[in-house]
Amino acid sequence: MNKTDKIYVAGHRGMVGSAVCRALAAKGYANVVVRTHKELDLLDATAMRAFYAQERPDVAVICAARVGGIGANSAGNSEFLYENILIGMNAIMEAYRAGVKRLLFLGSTCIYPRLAPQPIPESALLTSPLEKTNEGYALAKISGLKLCEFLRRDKGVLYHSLMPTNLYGPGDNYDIVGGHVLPTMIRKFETARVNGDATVPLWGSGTPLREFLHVDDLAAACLFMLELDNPPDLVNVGSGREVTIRELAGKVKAATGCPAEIVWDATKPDGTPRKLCDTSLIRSLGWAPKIDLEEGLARTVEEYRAAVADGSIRL
Ligand code: GFB
Repeated sequence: MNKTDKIYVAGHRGMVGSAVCRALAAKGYANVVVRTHKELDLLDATAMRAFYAQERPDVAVICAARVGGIGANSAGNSEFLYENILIGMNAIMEAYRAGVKRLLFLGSTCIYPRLAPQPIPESALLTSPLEKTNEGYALAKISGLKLCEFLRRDKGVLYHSLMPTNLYGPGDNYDIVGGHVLPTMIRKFETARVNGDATVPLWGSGTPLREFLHVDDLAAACLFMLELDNPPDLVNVGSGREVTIRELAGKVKAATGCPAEIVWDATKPDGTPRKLCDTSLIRSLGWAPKIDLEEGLARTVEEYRAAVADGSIRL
């Protein structure tokens, strides 16, 4: 990828896409093309075809997706499958048809089997059944990464994929029902602190293990992959450090300074028991994360408070 390349970032208003745009700007990539959802519906293949034909980008970075935490995924597997399949197929296939030479597709480590070996290597893909709570999302992302792999192998374009672990950071979704665990915990503890509530309700048993990566680290990894001449088809990206949901709750409680007691709701799902990705491939290529969980959490709590104060929080 060259500094003069025209780069299309799909999903530039989301947490990942906006972080990628910040990282591109910071590194001097000034020729970035974006469209809002209102301007371009990625579910519409005809509209995507017209967009690519008009803009003819050199590079596309596909960050757009319907995303959500365990609550949104398990209640909406049909929408997560349908919308994410269409977004992936349209954004990738229409790019190929328009002559886009290079494309990076973003997925998630939930593409791997529920009981994959830990830490999860890229080779665990399609070796056993998926986690049911996010099966729709996982199937859509697997289809997208496979389309990139097939086009690269059969048609000679440089289309490749990056699978991040659980992300957090600026622009996250703080919806209590549909959000991911880390932003939801920040909102719950902050709300309890401000209201002086005695308890904070959290979901499941607290025993599942999760790995968290700050979205600015992911954005740096995206640029790192895009600057490689011959990247692998499929690459994991994570922090390499896992915590139990119970430990995470303790860290968010400390970061927010909330004295309330945690109450676990066992009627809510735990999801996959463990999801630590094996990051030896990306590390062997020369990339490593920079933001540890405590620092990232402190930053995110500050950003959450500022967003509440100025009314810009995403719910
Ligand atoms: O981030 P999360 O919602 O999704 O985390 P996944 C869920 C874990 O946190 C489960 C526990 O073990 C929940 O029981 N948890 C505890 C909570 N309290 C809460 C809470 O208040 N809200 C939420 N949301 N969880 C998602 C996938 O899986 O991970 C997506 O569904 C995607 O497809 C994403 O892959 C990265 O980590 O289970």
